[in-house]
Parts: sequence; structure tokens; C-alpha cells
Amino acid sequence: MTTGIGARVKRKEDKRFITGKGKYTDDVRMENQAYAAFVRSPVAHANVKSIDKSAALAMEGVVDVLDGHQLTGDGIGNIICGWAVTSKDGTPMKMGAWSALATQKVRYVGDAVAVVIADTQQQARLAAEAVEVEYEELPVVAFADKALAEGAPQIHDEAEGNLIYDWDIGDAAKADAGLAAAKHITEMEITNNRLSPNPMEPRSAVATYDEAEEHYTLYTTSQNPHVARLVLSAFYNVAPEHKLRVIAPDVGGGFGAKIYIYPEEITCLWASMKTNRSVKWTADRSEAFITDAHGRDHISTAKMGFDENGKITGFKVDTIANLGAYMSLFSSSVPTYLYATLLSGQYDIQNLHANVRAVYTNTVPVDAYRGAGRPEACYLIERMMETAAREMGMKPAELRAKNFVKEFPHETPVIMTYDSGDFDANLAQAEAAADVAGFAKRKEEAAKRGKLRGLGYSCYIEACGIAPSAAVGGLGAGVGLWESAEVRVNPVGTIEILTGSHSHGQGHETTFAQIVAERFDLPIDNVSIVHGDTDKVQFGMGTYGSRSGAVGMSAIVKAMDKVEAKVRKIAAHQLEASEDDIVIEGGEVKVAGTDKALGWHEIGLAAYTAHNLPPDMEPGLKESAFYDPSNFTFPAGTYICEVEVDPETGVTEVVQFTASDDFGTIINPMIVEGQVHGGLAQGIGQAMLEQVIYDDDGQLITGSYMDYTMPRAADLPNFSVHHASTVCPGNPLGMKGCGEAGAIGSPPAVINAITDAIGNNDLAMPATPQNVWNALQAVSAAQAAE
Ligand code: MCN
Repeated sequence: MTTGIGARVKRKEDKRFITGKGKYTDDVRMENQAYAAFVRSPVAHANVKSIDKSAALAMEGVVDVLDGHQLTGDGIGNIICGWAVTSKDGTPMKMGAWSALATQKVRYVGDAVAVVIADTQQQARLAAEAVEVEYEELPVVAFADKALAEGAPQIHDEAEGNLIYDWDIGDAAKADAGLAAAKHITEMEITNNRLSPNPMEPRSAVATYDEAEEHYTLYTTSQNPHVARLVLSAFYNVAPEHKLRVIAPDVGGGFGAKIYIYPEEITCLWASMKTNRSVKWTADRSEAFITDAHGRDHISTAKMGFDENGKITGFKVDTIANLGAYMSLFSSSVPTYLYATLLSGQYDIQNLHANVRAVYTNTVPVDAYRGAGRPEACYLIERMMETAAREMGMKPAELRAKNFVKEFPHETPVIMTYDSGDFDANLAQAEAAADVAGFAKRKEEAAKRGKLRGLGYSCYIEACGIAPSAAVGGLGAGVGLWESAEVRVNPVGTIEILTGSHSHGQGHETTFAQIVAERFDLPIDNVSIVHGDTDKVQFGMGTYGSRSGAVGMSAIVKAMDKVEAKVRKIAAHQLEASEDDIVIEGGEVKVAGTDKALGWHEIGLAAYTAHNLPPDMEPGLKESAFYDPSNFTFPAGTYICEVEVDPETGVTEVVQFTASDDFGTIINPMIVEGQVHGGLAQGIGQAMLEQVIYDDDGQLITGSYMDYTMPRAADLPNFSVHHASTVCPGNPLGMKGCGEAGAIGSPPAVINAITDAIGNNDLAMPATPQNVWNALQAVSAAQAAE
């Protein structure tokens, strides 16, 4: 069986995962290990008047109780936001201070004020409850629109009226003119529900301080251990970089929530030095709900104008984005450069303007969650397109196709340059696979069973593999967005790939090995992938924004180019041939057209024995590369959802879901389909079930799986997943990212299908039976009033 590009190779890593042999952070047991339990605010906004540790300190097993004054007193820095966004009036974003342990004020339920270190987890948790904190409660605001209202409680002194920035993109005058010239205008208010990421493995940290070496080691659930080390060192002053090792071992899902360096990791590292004990902390599920960064939470109004032929004349969007109580690491970029820049969708829109106001509220910080900004953009534009088509009496697919971008590269008015795509091909493939032609019959049949059947589209485009570094730097990014790789050919010819990417479910150990096995025509088991340890791997940027394929694998290709060049030189020298005549195949390095050959392992050995290398050649066979892409990649596709609604109860079933995606060159179709399945499950979860709910006091109502509804297998149909790809011109493999597409493209398809079924375009996510039933009642009431 071939294991190269395009092969459905079974995931190498699954043997350890499905036999329970994965090694996760919580599996790490250190000598002399103690446990941390955080003392968290039970109220959403308060001054901290006093902390009485005496009862806790007297309890059995308690090593110490540490607070924010001690932490800041030791010079531990405030938590940073890594992307500077400038308001349209030229002022910088207004960021309030965030200390890992709050000193004077708490700003959300769950904000930590102290940490207990004890011999056992149970002792630490019991003692945390015995720490007496006196809070002077302050008025609370938990909702984005209310946070901007006059007289709303002030959350940070630095951000007057809770406004972090008021930013815009595009041309307002042109968008207004486009709307003024329109024959038809569709206007909508659209909310994007707040979500909790819920990776299967909760966040965890094990920190160890070696007093003799003045060295720290942190095992943690991170998607980017190198960036974690950099930030922990450069900004949080935990330790200089060369005195800090960060290891992200097996990580059980991240979905964005494990990009950030949270208060808990900082505190555990510092506490390990303070107590001279290894300190372990693992969130339980309730703690995860109140500490993991949430996602989405937008309120938008949008107007889209069309001419008499259905061509878009202008598009205007006004969005309020809730960033929670503090600005998390990439929070500022999500509703700006990852959202508004995608509002052109798959369409040729000349006149577009978006305004975004980001606000503080007394809620958990909000940051990137699978898709990050792009699902919000896709949801908005695809709900608008479907609604507009209905209002104008056009077929939704026809309206979209009329406005599709057809030529590439295409520059949008919101700074993106789409490099490739064939949107018509994806639409046609999805329509055929979904049997759209047979829908009317299925609807009729459903009606006989008393069910309302609906069909909804979503034609999504997204941008991933965020790049190039110089361009994103110009937009305010605090980091470069390249990736690094090292290819080590061992003396016996086996190969280790050291990558700055981090796999936490995406199957890198398989796909990365596939491109190496193909390139050097070797068995895939001769290749291993090393990642997630700052002591082993050179600096890298980590995994998020579906970048590991397009960026991480491109760095490997670059390093392989260098290895191959050296291999050719060694072989040409030893076989007395021209480098141009050397071919690498079947585990050998040969001279084309002759029987002269060396085994691949002989080349490896020759490089390290160095007995017979070309003059001036250095021994060894190891090369590294840094790859900075020239552009984002633009995965796109069409999703079609079919639902059945029970009009008596509002209960809705997704009966069919069809996807046609363009991911460029596909390395492993099985892994890619798995990625799409996972993304679809999360997107359908957002559309149908999931929502983080706060009450007016900032108390989290959905703090457990009793209240926060995750999608289960029974809630989902068998997905019908297809590919119609165009090659990405921006990277050597021609790949586009696939890790987020499902979550980005699916929510509008679901809601468009339900609104089609019930005959009411006004339906918010999640489409719970109650919401759907209410929307149905509104239709009946309107009919009765006519
Ligand atoms: N791939 C491929 N062919 C392509 C594109 C990708 O074979 N044309 C393969 C890649 O080699 C890789 C996988 O598909 O094995 C995903 O690649 P890519 O789209 O580059 O995404 P990343 O590896 O960078 O993963 C990040 C992405 C994001 S941003 C989120 S969020 C997410 C996701 O991946 N979180 C996940 N998928 C997840 N899957 C799991 N199981 N767990 C998560 O936390």
C-alpha cells in the first residue's frame, strides 16, 4: 500500500491513543509533587478587601497559600495581549491590567485571587474553600450591548465606557453609495452565540523548579509550547528562556483554548519556586467552564444591497464583540483581522464596510475558538445571502453563483487577496451529492408525516495559515507567523522530523511522515515526528489557524530540499556520477540508467563516518528550515443541510449534511475527512445546541454538561463529505488548511435549512426546540393578524 501524498494511511498515533497509552500532562508524576487549588471569585465584579489565609494554612497537608500581592511582589508580569489593534481615530486599544492572581479587583466569576499548595489534590481543594476572602461587590455587566450603554459599570479604568477599540475596515462612503443605489436591501440583526470549547482533556500543568540549576520545567496542555516559553519568560518574568523548558506532551484536543498562557500555568511555575515542590494543577470540568477562553459572542447589524439582477451593490456591517473581563492573548485580532477581513465571502463585493467595537464585560475572557472570527463572518454573510434570495424570490444557489468571484487572484475591499478557488465547482458537487433536485419530493413526503422539511446552503471561504509575518506585523501582530522544521537523517538512515507545529488530534505524526516517506521513497515507519518540547525542537510557532499543513509542512519540505541536495552530492561523489543523474527511489540512491546504487542507509552512514565525502563538505545529515508563507491559504466550499422540524414541538433533526470542500492538495483524505467531521459536529453543535449563558449578575448558568449541551452522535447525521480542489499557489505542496472549515461553514447551512422549513428568517442560534417553536408561533401569529 502506498503511504505517500493522497494515501489513506491509518493514523500512526492512534495505537497509543486507543490503547490508553497516550501520555498526557496529568499522567506526569514528579517526585515531591504537590497540588494547586485556586481560590476563585464567586462574584462577577468586586473589590477584594482582604484575604484571610490562617484557617487554610492550619489545615492538614497545606504547604502554603499564595496571593496576588506576593506574585506581583516577585515581579511576575501582567498577562499580555499579543495583537495591537488601533481604533479608527488612531488611538491604541484600551487594555486593562490582568494579573495571574487578582490583587485589588475581581472581574468575572472564576477570577483567581489566591492559590493553595498542598500534599494532595483533595487537601488543596478543601483548604481553598477555607481561605476567607472579603469582597465588596460592584455592579455587574455581562452583555456586550449593555456594556456600551450609558452608566454601565466601569470594568477597567483604562477603557472608558468599557470600549476597548472602535475599529473599521473597508470604505464606508462607497458602501453607503452602494446601498443607496440598490434595488433591494436586506437588513438583519445577527447574533453569534457564545461557546465553550470543551476539549476532551481539561487544561493541566505540572511545574518543577530545580533550585540547584535555577531551572524550571513545565509540562502543560499547550498548542504552542515555544510561544508559551517565550511569553512566560519575556513578559511574565518567570525565568529566562534558557532556564525554562516547556513540554506539551500528548494533548487531548485544544480547539484554540490551549493557545493561550493562562493564569494557572504562570502561577504553578512561580509556586514551584516559592514552595520548592513540583506543583500540579488539572482543571475539573466545572473549572474549565469558568477559566478556558470562550469563543464567538458577537452582536451585529448588517445591510446588503442588490441591483435588479441580484448583484451585490453594497454591504455594511456593524458588530459589537464581547471580549470578556480581560484581553486574552489573541482576543483583539479575532473580531478584526480574522473576522471583518472575511466578510466579502465568496463574492465579488466592491463596496464593503465593517465597523467593530470590542468591549469588556464581567465574563470569562473570549478568544479564538475553532474558526476564530471566520465562523462569525461566514454566518453573517451566508445568513444574509439566503435571506436576501428568499426576499427577492430567487433561488439561494443562483443568487450566490451570480455573485461568485470567478477570477483569481481576487482582491477584496477588506485586504484579502484570494489566490485560487472554483466556487462553482464546489456548489455543483454539493448540489449533486445532496440531491437537491430530489428535495421537493422529500419535502412532500415529510409533510405527509407531519414534518416540515427545509434545505439550507452555506458557501464559505476562510483564511488560514495566517501570513506572511511582515504583513501581519504591519497589522499589529506581536509574533511572526512562520514555522520551523528540522530533518535529521540518522546514521542508520531512519529519519526524525522535529517540527514547531503541535499535534493535539490532527494526526501530524502520520501526515508529516507521509510527505517524508514519499519524498525519499522510504517506509513510513522509518520516519518519526518529534514535537512539543522546547529542549528538543528549535523555536516554532505552534498549531492554530489550520496552519500546520500549509506552513509547518512547507518548512519540512524546505528542510528536505536541503537534505536531498546533500544526499545527491554524497552519492554523486561516491558513485562517480553527476548530481543531475542521481535518483532517489526504492530505498536507494542510484545513478539513473546504471546499476550503480547506494542504500539510503549507506548514505546516512557515509555522512556520519565522513570517510569519503566531497572535499569541504561538513559531516552529518541534518538540515533545518524556517518557512514564512507569501499569503494566507483560502479553503472554501459549499455545505448543504437538510432538516426536519416537528411543528408540534420545535424538535429539529439534521437529516442530511453534505460538504464539498476545496483544501488544495490533500495529503491524507481519511484524516482530512475526520477533520471535516469534527468541525461539522462542532458547527452543528453551535447551530443546534450550544450556548454559554450568563445571568444579569454575571453568574454562569451553563457551568456543567447538565446545562451546556454538547452534540452527541445521535444528534448528527452521517456526513456526506466530498472534495473539489484547486491547488494553492502559495506553498510548495499546494495545500490549504482543513482543520476549521467544518466549524466555519456549517452553522449558517443549518439555520438556513431550519428557517426554510419554518418559513421565518428570524431565528437565532442555538435552534433549541423552544427557539424553533417560538419562531413557528411568530409565523402563526403573523398569519392570524393578516
Ligand atoms: N491535511 C491534509 N491535507 C490538507 C490539509 C491538511 O492531509 N490539504 C492534514 C494535515 O497534515 C493535518 C490535518 O490535516 O494532519 C490538519 O491540518 P491543518 O488544516 O493544517 O490544521 P492544523 O494541523 O494546523 O490544526 C489546527 C486546526 C485548528 S485551528 C483547530 S481549532 C482544530 C483542528 O485543527 N483543533 C483540533 N482540528 C482539531 N482536531 C482535533 N482532533 N483536536 C483539535 O483540538
